[in-house]
Amino acid sequence: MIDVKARKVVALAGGVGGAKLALGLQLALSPGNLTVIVNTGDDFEHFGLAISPDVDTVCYTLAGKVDIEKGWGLQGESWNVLTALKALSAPTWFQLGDRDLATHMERTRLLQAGWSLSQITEHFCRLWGVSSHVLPMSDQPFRTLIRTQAGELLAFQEYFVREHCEPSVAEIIFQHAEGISPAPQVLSSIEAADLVVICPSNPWVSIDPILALTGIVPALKMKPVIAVSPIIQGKTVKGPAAKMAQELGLEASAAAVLGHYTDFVNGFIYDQLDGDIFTSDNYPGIIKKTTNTIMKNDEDKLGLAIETLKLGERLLENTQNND
Ligand code: FO1
Repeated sequence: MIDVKARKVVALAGGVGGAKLALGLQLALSPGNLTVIVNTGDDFEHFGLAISPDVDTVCYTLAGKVDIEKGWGLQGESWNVLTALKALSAPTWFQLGDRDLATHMERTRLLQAGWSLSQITEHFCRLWGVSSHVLPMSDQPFRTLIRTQAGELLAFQEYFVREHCEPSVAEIIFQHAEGISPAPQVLSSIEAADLVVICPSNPWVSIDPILALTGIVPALKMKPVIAVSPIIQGKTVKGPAAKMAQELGLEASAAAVLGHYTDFVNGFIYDQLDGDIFTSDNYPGIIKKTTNTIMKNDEDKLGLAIETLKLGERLLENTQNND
């Protein structure tokens, strides 16, 4: 039997929850065998700087630099610039730490010099000693907008950070999404993977932008794919996925998450606290597994990654038996 460490795995991820499982997978696999494709629908410009929050959250986490408490930003950060901006009555709702600002400044400078977001991310990851490959989902601008039930149109970070996810969501809009291509290496990394893992990120605003890109869903249909539910007992550990589901008229449950991915997943992991929510009639072709999906520390992250890889081995055996 092949050593699971030797498997090539592609993970699709958004921010904090996705980054945690990505770290677990990085710990479980041989160096270089993990590729993380990251949502860029949350990207925006602030103070003229190009900010890629989910890409940075994944890179900082894989580099062991992330602020563990917040799940984003850098450990041991200082806030001198933000404090000075506040004194100037500048908008400070989006917290940019001093050292994090250096990332955004250098990314902006390199973009202006003609580098792509993928090239910049690879360059930063090399400097930060990240052994995995981190690919922004696209090098073309893709913006997630939220139309609120009050009729307002908000950029994603305005909804998420400035408004604390409080407005009720009427519609999620992917601006200019049609015809946007995945970044170089995104499709080829899926083609080369033994297994694809959809991290426990928000399906509607973190994973759907990746799935909306040309060629992604057809590429996933060719591979064993496991999704991990971010919804546990009708709630999320962090972020608005459960609240959003209800506002969009969906059920806030792990079953609704599986229903969302049913066209292309072969395996599904949901939390042990949800017990037996599926009967044998629900999605019979998809292998379901319960385990602890709450990732409080690195042991939990590694544990969930190992359970995911073990389910991956079952899916791979099934594929070989059907060949
Ligand atoms: N999240 C917050 O809740 N408040 C912030 O002020 C904030 C600032 C921030 C700065 C840089 C960065 O890379 C991420 C940041 N995040 C912040 C996280 C981010 O808004 C979200 O985690 C994602 O966009 C949702 O996946």
